[in-house]
Amino acid sequence: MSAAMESARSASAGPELDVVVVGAGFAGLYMLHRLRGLGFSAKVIESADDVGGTWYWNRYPGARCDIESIDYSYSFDPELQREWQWSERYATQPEILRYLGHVADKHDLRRDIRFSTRVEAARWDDDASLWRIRTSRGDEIRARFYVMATGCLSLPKTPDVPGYGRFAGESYYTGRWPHQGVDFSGKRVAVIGTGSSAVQSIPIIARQAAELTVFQRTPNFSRPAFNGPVTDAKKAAFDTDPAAYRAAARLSGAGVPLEPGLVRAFQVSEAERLAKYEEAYASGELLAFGAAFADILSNPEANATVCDFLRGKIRSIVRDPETAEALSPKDHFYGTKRPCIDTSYFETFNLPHVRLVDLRKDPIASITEQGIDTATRSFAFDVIVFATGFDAMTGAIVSVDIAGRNGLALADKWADGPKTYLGLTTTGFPNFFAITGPGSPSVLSNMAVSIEQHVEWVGRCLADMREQRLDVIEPTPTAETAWVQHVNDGAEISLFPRANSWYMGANVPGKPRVFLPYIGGVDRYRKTCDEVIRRDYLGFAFDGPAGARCNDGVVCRLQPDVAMLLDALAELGVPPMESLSVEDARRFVIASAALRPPGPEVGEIVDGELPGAAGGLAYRLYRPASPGPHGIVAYFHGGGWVVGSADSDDPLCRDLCVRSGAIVVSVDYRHAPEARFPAAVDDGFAAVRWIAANAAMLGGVPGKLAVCGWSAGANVAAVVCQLARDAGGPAIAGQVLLTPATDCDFTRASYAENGDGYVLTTALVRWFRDHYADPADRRNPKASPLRAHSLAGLPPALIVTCEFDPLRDEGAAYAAALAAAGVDARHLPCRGQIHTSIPMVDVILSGAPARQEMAAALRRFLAAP
Ligand code: N01
Repeated sequence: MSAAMESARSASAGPELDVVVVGAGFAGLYMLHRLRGLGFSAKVIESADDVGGTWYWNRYPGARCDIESIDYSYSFDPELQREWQWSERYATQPEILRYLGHVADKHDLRRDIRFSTRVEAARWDDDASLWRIRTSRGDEIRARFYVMATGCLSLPKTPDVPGYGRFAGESYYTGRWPHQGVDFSGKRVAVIGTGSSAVQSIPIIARQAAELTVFQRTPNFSRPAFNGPVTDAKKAAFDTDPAAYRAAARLSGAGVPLEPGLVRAFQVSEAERLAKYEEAYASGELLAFGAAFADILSNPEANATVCDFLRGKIRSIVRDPETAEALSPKDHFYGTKRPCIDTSYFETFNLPHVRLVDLRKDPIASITEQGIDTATRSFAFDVIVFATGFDAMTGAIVSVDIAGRNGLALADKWADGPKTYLGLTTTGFPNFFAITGPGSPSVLSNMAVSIEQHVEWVGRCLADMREQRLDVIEPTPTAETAWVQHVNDGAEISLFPRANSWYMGANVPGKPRVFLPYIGGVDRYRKTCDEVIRRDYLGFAFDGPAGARCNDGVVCRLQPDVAMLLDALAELGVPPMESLSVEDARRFVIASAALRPPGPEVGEIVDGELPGAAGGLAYRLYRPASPGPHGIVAYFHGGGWVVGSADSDDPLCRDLCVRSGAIVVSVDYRHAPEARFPAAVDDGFAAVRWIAANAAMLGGVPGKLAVCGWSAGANVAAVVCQLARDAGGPAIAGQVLLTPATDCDFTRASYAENGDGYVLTTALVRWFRDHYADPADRRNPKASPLRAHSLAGLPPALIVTCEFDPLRDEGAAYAAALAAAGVDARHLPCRGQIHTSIPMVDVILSGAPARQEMAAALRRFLAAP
């Protein structure tokens, strides 16, 4: 056949393989095994000459895993689990490589792996619905599906050091270590970098070298691994019931069966906190500090307590105070750059032939032929070891020239940061999968668990497609955009984006700053991926002999912390409030309030009583720490006119006080069913009149009064504004209404869309309204302020609504009606929030921006002339 005929034949031919997988590490090996088991034809392309992936390349001295080997191993083969015994808690690189070789042999994987072959380009052929994959051998493979199993930390970054390449001595890269090893005996050695690779290799290199100089830009948090034989406790936990053990790992946050910290760091005494840290330190487990308390990775003050503790440990090990200081991380929160566990890392700096060069004080000017020149010194070396890291998570993927539909290059699509659906797939690149890709938990988890989950998901997807006679899959733009947003939402409520880490792409010059992994946890993530399948591949479009179909939609619509809260509540099995008696409902609210974080400290809290419409009303006053007088906010609590009290919204009142700099007076109006409509609003109005008249006595500025309320309390606040307008006073500078009840029309869409499953249910709203007002009264503007004859002349307003709230639409309607009436009204819709989430200070961190906006509005109202 002529070359032209051959090329025409191949252009029109179908796929020769079902799947091409790139990479023969942990992910690629299992992917191949799984595909074979499902009856797909598959080949793995691997640039190395053997299996192992990262464990093939990273042969530097001291390389070992830092998740315990029992956990960092496959679970798919029960026989393998039984027969393979790890010699240490944290196995060395040679042992892990032997393990992967054993897996490849046991399952006869090598015959479908093309070693010493690199994939150079992969192009989607839309006409033939397949990938054309060009390799370094000059051939082209046609495959229906293309899977990148290239690992998250596999493409070493080119060291961005001036003079790089000039050194005439030996240079080595931890991520590309020579197979024959390196003999450092009698040599003057430099190591650049103090990440995990350096922390592991430095103590071993120091044992051999005549001199070792470590060039450190950013000190890293590290602590002893206490490596040794697998502990009896771990062995017993695993051996007793391996299946249950693995199930617990899969349903954990990080893929390791570890009790998550449920208590916040400042909910315990300092002594208890330190005891917990000592325990975490002694455990030698990488994840122990992150799991010590619930808020370590989200609350700066909590995290600082870990940082202080670990810096103290460094000072206790390193004898020279200046070196100890230089080795102590100060510019990032614990865990926001990947921490390390080590064997004698800090002790190594006590050795007389080891020195540390702090590049923050004395930066590298240039690498020279003889060694390294810093700003102030010249060093001569025989060997330089670059432990300078990787172009993480996206580097290995976009280093292959991958082109999707219409020739779109993946590198271009991801130029501003990776965009994926589930971290697995990306729009415009049909039949393309990335194992542990950006936007999946991957590097924040035990990789073995994440890899198995991805591989199994991809296998299931391909099998389902085959069964349904579909041969093209692609995520929809809606699903992808929403997933990227969801990943970012998760990052935003953590401390991670504040560090210059490789998680953020900050280690590679020019790389966009985007938080690359998904922070939601492997448990939640797995459930999400399963839900996508259960909902008929929500967010994916398919094509094939069975026809084209698209199931567009968004799988995670709630803010990540709101979703976690709902899960936790579901687990508790709390009965619906509307099924309780009023007394039990009130007891329940009081008991729940006792469990929540208290909110920020304010200057002073004073409880008192003020005259209501029919007797005294309790109030609680929150005073800012700043010198007064201050503007005053009259606050009305939520609780459906039935439950709640002057202190039931305590954390929110504290938060508003601190953020707005105003006195907050939370007023306890009378409740239904004992005191039905219009008792609550009459009390509210009486209270505002009293506060206005007694502003100076309360420490406020007379005339500077705003109102605020949540839910039924926002209803009271809105009505009070109308009553004050109609009565000609008192003057109210502004109203902040958080998820207000403004009407009595249950036909609004939000009652149907959000009627169940988001804490405040439509049934509960009915229960509250039934207790509060007769049907005839509900249309009265004093019950439904939206129904006022006019809204003109009301104070400026901020109306906050939440996406998953039955009251959403009536709040939005009130904002629109106010604006239509000429009121300076702003509507703040909160994406992914529920009715009860914004007041949950220090629990729903994603609610903080709304709380900030509420406080800013109050500040503005009170500052207005
Ligand atoms: O790389 P890194 P790594 N001038 O990026 C410094 C996994 N891993 O290979 O922080 C001077 O962490 C850089 O300084 P800075 C693990 O997930 C796991 O050590 O950018 N210095 C940093 O100190 C790990 O996180 C194991 O200021 C320069 C270091 O080089 C990930 O792989 C073992 C520099 C790079 O640290 C990467 O670890 C090993 C420059 N121009 C790795 N450029 C296990 O235990 C960079 N640096 C399983």
